[in-house]
Amino acid sequence: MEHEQSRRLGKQRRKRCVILIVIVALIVIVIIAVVLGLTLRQKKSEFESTFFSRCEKFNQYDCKKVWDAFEQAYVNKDPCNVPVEAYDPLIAEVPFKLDCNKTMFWSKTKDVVHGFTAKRSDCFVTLEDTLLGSVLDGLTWCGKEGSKGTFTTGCPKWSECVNNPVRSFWNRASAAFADVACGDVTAMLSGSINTPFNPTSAFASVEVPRFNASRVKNLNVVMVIQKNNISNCTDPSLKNLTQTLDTGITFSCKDVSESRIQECGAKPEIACGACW
Ligand code: N1C
Repeated sequence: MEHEQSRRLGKQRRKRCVILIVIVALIVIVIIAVVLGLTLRQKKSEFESTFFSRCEKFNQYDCKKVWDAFEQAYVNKDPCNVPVEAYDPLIAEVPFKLDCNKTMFWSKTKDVVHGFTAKRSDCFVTLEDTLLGSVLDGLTWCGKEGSKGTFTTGCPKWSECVNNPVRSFWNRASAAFADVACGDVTAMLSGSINTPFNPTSAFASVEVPRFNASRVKNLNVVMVIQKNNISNCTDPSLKNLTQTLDTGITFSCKDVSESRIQECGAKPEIACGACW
């Protein structure tokens, strides 16, 4: 009898013990899920919040719509298989509208150009001064097959595969930006490198071939000259540029020191046309 009672008691205790273990396990699982969910969401939202805060500076757009059009280009896709056309819906959502004579292109002169246009938006507009260029400038992103997320690490490097989401974006956006260029177009090239007009650059391979003589009148190259410059407007690579240009577009080139560009940026009283 006593034996029977202690056996029942033991059984009950074991049962309680099992229930307790199951409850503790469940609590641990829930905590892990919450922590994982929060950390994963935080990573995603860092990129997303940069995108949104930059987008919101341009008042006239619905940033949620822009984000959705952007995401569909690469989310849930192999990050080495995002072609330039994947961004067509994004470009359609935010078409470039440009003032003629103010479009500014560049190659290997990013910092000088942006230092200048940030202060003289009355004179020139680069792709990074537009909504699409500005929200993604300097960022890295990609998707993964079977995931709804946007990743900022573990993305293919620029040279790893041609059809990566970042490269395809810049090629698509550059093409659209060049398509709407009109009137007198300006490009800042670098006198500090051997080949200022490099066929592998986006400027040479994507933008120049799309300048259309029915809209673009003249391309003016501003050759940025630093102290130890190796190239200038006489550089042979510029011959390839004139050969790539649509017939009917005239070409000019001017060597301008970096310090003069900075001076023009610092002095709004200098008229745009008098900078160089
Ligand atoms: O290859 P590039 O220059 O000649 O491209 C510059 C050219 C500009 O005129 C822009 O309109 O192409 C457009 N463009 C960008 O606007 C841009 N913003 C940021 C091309 N690339 C851009 N980036 C990044 O700079 C991009 O991720 C890539 O790595 C560089 C290309 O710069 P580059 O070789 O000096």
